[in-house]
Amino acid sequence: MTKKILFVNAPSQDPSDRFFGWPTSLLYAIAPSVDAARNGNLDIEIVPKIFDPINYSAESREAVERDLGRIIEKEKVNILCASATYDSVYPTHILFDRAKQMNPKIKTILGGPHFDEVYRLPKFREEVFSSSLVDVAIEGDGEFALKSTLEAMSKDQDLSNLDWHSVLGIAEVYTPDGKVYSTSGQPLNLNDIPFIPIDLADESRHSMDYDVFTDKDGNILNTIQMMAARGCRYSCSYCSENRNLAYPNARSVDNILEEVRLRKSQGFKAIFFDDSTFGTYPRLEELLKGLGEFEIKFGSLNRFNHLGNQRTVEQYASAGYVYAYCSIEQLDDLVLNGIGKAQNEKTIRKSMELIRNNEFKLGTSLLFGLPNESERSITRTLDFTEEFVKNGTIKIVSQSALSYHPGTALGEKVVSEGFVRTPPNQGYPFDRFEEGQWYHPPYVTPKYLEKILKASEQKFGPFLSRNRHSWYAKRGLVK
Ligand code: B12
Ligand code: SF4
Repeated sequence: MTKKILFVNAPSQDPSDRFFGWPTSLLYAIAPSVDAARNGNLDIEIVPKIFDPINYSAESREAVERDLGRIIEKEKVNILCASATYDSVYPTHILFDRAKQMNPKIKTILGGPHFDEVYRLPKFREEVFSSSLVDVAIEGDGEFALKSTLEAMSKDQDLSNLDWHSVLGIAEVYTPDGKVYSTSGQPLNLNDIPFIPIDLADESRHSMDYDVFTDKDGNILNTIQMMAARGCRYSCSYCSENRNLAYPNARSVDNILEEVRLRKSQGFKAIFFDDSTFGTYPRLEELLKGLGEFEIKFGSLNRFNHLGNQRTVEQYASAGYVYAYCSIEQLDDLVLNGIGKAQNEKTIRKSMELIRNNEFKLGTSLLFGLPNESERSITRTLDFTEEFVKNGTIKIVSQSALSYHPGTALGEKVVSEGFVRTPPNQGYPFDRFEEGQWYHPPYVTPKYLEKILKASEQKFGPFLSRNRHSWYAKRGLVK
């Protein structure tokens, strides 16, 4: 009998308004499997929409579990397949538990950036794998490892019978009996992967997620996310996306433009590129020229040192690029050096001026709790940010409290021994900082953060991401 699969974008434990977006990690991971199922090459039936709750907090947890239960019952789900980002492994764990209580025969599959980061922690493995809540966990390139897993599940085959070395990508597949299977170890050819199946997501909700793209009357434009290249070439010590953890790999210009054409034909008016640093795309000039043909708006994550000269910035502008998200972290060379940021105050100042003169808008991230930070570095950072908020260049200021990520140089010493389920730092003022709920250096106390918060509220309050922010808050969907 054909098995039925429900895809789950596992919810964060953060109840506050923050960044929202399409469930891209999951959509990338499932793209080849969905394509195969739709073309009759994989005997799996797909529940028409991804289960994608907004958060999993004290207030919402009951409703999330109830909604999941209803779908499992109504759709007669046999396989639950979840992607975890940031702090959603624990909610996934609970949701898997609820599903198995309803039907012990349900199979569960886990992957995603959060899993990629924590799977090596001994305590985590003990908890998750020994509990039998996870039947298969996949670390790394999810695409073809997942497809092979589903092929095996659809035929009730044992995973040990598969020829894992012929499976494309760099991935490891874990099972509760302790067996680990490695795939070919060869980087994926990103041009061979089907475009993400966005129809499985809640299109009416997610197309409104980027309120930095608006028409002249201020209406939010339908926006979709894309990636030109994966991974990151930099090595910032606090970041789980650095080059030691995520290998760089790019799509061809033609392949990217083909997807842009498709998205435009589907009615999208803006595209946000999720590449960790869009400016490192190997054939950037050619790509920007191609994008310029579409007459839609673009934005991306980037770094100031890749927006550092007039010619480049003009090329972005003529491509239709209107928005960049670049991190200042702190405007202080000692701090920037201490985290291996590979850019300095001078670069940030120069690039900010260029951005302002070319009338792009900017979202920026400030990070507190860093090695070498001081009252001086914090004050200078807040003053500089205020200047560019006031002159209209900066539209979003996202303030984060350094949170130890287990896979990173800064985090590994601190969290390698513990797998922690619930956020230790809930409530004010932690909830006013991105990732504020988790683990910080000891001096990052409520008093310490409150001082920073009060100064930033006074200097650029309405532009703080947790104040300004999305239509989720406006519609009462989150705090
Ligand atoms: C798009 C994006 C978002 C979107 C969508 C998130 C989502 N759940 O899909 C939005 C805007 C909502 C978002 C929000 C946040 N994000 Co975000 N986001 C990204 C971004 C830019 C791209 C993700 C992506 O699509 N990557 C491309 C795919 C191909 O790679 P991937 O995600 O690693 O997925 C692969 C594998 O993990 C695996 N896989 C993924 N899912 C699954 C599922 C299964 C079943 C299997 C088998 C495999 C598998 O296969 C995939 C393909 O190979 C990344 C940075 C980056 N450039 O990757 C940050 C990133 C994932 N975000 C991050 C963070 C911290 C956040 C926020 C906390 C930010 C904030 N303060 O608000 C929130 C929290 C989100 C939440 N859980 O609620 C961190 C995550 C850290 C971590 N290790 O988990 C990242 C890595 C950025 C960073 N360096 O800080 N984010
Ligand atoms: S902070 Fe940005 S540039 Fe630095 S490693 Fe992370 S993704 Fe790369």
